[in-house]
Amino acid sequence: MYNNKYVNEWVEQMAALTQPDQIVWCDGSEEERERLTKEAVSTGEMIELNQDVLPGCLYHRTLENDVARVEGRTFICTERKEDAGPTNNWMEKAYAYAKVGHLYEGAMKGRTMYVIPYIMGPASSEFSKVGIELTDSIYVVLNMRIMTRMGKIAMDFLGDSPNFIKGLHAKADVDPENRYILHFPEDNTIWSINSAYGGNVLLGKKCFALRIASWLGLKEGWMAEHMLILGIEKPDGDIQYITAAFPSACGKTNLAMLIPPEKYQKMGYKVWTVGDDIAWLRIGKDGRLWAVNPEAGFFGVAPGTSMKSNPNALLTCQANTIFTNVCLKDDKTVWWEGMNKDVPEHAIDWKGNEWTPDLGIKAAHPNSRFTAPAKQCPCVSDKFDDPNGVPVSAIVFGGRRAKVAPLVYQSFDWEHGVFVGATMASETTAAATGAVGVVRRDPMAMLPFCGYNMGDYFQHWLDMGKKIPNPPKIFNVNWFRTNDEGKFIWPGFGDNLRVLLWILARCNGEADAVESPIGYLPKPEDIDIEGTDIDFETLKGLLSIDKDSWAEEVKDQEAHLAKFDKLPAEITAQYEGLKKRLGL
Ligand code: OXD
Ligand code: MN
Repeated sequence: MYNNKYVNEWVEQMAALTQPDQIVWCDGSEEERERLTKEAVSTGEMIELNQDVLPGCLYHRTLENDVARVEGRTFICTERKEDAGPTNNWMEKAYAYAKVGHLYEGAMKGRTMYVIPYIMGPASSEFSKVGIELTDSIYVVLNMRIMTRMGKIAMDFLGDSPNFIKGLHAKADVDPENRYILHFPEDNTIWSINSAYGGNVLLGKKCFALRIASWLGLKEGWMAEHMLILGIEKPDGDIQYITAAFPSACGKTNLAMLIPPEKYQKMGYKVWTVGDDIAWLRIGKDGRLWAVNPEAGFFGVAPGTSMKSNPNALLTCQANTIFTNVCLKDDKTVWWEGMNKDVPEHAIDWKGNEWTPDLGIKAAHPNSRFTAPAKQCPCVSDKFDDPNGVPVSAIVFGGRRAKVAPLVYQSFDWEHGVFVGATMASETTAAATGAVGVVRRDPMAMLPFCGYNMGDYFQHWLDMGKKIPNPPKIFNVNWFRTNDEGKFIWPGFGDNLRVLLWILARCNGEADAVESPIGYLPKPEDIDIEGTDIDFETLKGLLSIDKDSWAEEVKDQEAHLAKFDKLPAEITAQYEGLKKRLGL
């Protein structure tokens, strides 16, 4: 037990509700990690991997019905429906406590309740925030150890304050019919029950650092965003920072850990990773916007991660990593589709079944994950623990568009940038279920993660723009345009640095641009294509805007914007402005 009376009282209440056999207060020590690992391995909850090859690494499988976030069962529970807005699932607060409270009754009988104090943000930062997660899962404790600054450090940070986010997680029967991920932003509370899958149960991540934090940001004048943060170091040693928001399957983790093309490496360019998923943004004393990654680890999608696509991610997870739902090889190492060509001849698949390649089924679940400490990333930024974070020069939005969006463009100003983010779109891929090539709009990649009404969220963006004396410039990128044969035109991966350098040149007043109806486009000669297989004419094509596609695009944008009940007038005006500039 710690000596914060608010924490103790609440833990007592939740224990009375869930009735665990015992309560273990986590301190974050190495001894604790060893003890819990031993216990989880002895019960079969976790499997110890080959310690010669993957020291400190563990393996875990979740149930087949519990392999991803469940947006349909994720709710914002406020007193008034309009505070959640039409794009969130809503449950009336008192009703939610009563309904789901029943499911928690006695849910931890025969089990241990772990009390996990954790900090989101560096322990040295006045902007960081404390959460306490109560859980009956050792898997959750060991993951939270990696994903957050966890244990005594968090209680020291909290002191005797009542300001902490209360998270209650119980596996219960892992029953999908009674699975609920509830957020009570008015009460700083998160309830998660009947799941044991990461995104639903590592409550510091999406639940706190995005949904609850976005609400706190609205009240307190800052922003919690679904963004990576990276630094680009120029040969003279100067480093500038960019944040970027993309929907899933657009390579966010890859961009965050980008390796510069050889030519740029030789010149002395480096890319530094501050975060791969979440950014907390505040106005600094210098009038710029500053970004902190509240997390301490990466919860990355494994399939597709290879020495080609993202060597830094692969190198990060060679030690002290938890692998979930990947393929377990006979030598107790791991494998997944897209890792390399060394397909195992025999293995155990993510469901725990014998697997051979001829079965024609996936060995790793498409959403299988690695949980790895960020500090192990070869390109982790030395500002990772900086209490003030890093100053942001540019905000980048993007998506996967076969035709419409050019390789890159800059918004005219902040307000137009908010419109670009609000209409952000991506086409579905074969990786997800459902039709391929369907345009999905996911404003700022926050639709599933905003803890309040999206109309108020857009307004908050607009208001922040007015408050930031020296705001970042806002851009949109699209690495995914295809040619007539359906092949990607732009090489992507490390070569994306060439586009980021144009973005920084714009921020620094070092590059001209061409004004177009949709924003400022690069002059083709300002994007360096030397050393790629792109020729100048192809690059011009990548930067072109097709009027007919844009006529379709604005129609689709109109339908999208109609979904929000509190759309700020500025967004409507931006939409009308775009239509007019396109001559529509
Ligand atoms: C994630 C997500 O897992 O955005 O980061 O779904
Ligand atoms: Mn994410």
